[in-house]
Amino acid sequence: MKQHIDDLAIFGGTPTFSSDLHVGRPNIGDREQLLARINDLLDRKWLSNNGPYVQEFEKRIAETSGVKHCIAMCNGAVALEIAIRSLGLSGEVIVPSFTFIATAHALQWQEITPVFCDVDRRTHNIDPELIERMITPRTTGIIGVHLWGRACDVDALTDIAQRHNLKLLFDAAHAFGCSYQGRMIGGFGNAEVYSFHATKFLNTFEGGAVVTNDDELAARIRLMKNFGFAGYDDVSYIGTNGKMNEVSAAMGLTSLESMDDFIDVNHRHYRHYLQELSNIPGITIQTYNEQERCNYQYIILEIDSERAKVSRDQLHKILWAERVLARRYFYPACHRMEPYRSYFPHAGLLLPHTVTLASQVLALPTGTGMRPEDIGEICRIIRLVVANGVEVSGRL
Ligand code: T4K
Repeated sequence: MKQHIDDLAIFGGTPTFSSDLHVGRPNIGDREQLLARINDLLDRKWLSNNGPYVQEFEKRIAETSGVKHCIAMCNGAVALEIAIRSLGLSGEVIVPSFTFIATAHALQWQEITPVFCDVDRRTHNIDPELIERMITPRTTGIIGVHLWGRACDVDALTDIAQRHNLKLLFDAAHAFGCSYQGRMIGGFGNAEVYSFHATKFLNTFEGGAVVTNDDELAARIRLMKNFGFAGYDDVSYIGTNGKMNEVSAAMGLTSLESMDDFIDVNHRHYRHYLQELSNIPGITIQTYNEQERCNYQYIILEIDSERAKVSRDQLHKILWAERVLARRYFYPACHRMEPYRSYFPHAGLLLPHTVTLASQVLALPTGTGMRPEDIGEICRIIRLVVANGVEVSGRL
């Protein structure tokens, strides 16, 4: 256990952990069950193109989300692109900049301009109060991101979209298994998009899905993700290849069987972090509303360098030296990444909360690969660093 700052690995001590602790370490469900499914699909010789596992997976995801349609895809980014295209978005679309770059790229990839809107300082989600002043005659839609699995202000966004006749899409990449005012995320707006990437609490190796209650939209998305094929020899629409394969769906089905266990573990880890990291000056852990359904897959700290006497980037460096590979999600914010940085060099002037959060947020490891004692050690390191903040940052 580290007692003094000289014990920190960054100052020459031994790293606390003998192997790396990652953010985004995949949860693996019942391995035997997965391998049995893979054997089955090999025997069946049906590997992709709307196979039985994909169909079953879509059914299960739609049921869990309480929506009529789920269209499984090869990843969340392509699912976003297809959702955007299927909704006929064009011109400008209002999005937060404090998100993973895929949200903005899915628009720009189709030559639609992402108009970056600031987030609420407290919730980290797009601030509805700021949206209306960003609407122009070219605006066709809004994309809300349920960041860290915490729902956007869905009611306010729905109201704005309706009053201005805009499409409303949700990037729910973080939010499978979460609820908003007691209703499962998945059925809000025109459509919502999940990611089932390896780093998500429920994964299909790579994967994503669009979920919607709109029959017509669902039919269009099904065509679009399969080159536009309406029948064997009949292409009725412009499309691409966004299909999920059977191995991914086998992983997804197996993961779904362990979903409650994954959430229980994440919840326990979250409460452990919360307990150990409260009352540290300058350190705030983002909380989840326990009245809602949550997947607790992200442990998010905000480090206020004035009060902690150490900056987010210094703490990040110290943790990496201890082999705790914390991540600066989402830094830089989208408007500071190319091509947006060049297109809109002054965007940050309208994004004060985004700019602050991008410099203060740090994601810590969680998931089924973490042991409670690892979390205890990580918290001890953070407490030691903050208790000696002035000296630590002076020596870095
Ligand atoms: N919208 C939002 C809001 C998103 O957050 C994302 C993705 C998307 C859309 C797009 O969905 P996808 O097209 O990805 O389905 C990671 C994930 O790749 C990405 O899915 C995720 N968000 C983002 C938040 O995190 P990176 O660039 O941080 O990945 P990387 O390679 O640095 O890995 C992250 C951590 O996970 C590392 O600590 C290593 C660990 N890891 C990763 C993989 C793949 C493992 O331990 N094992 C693994 O197999 O983006």
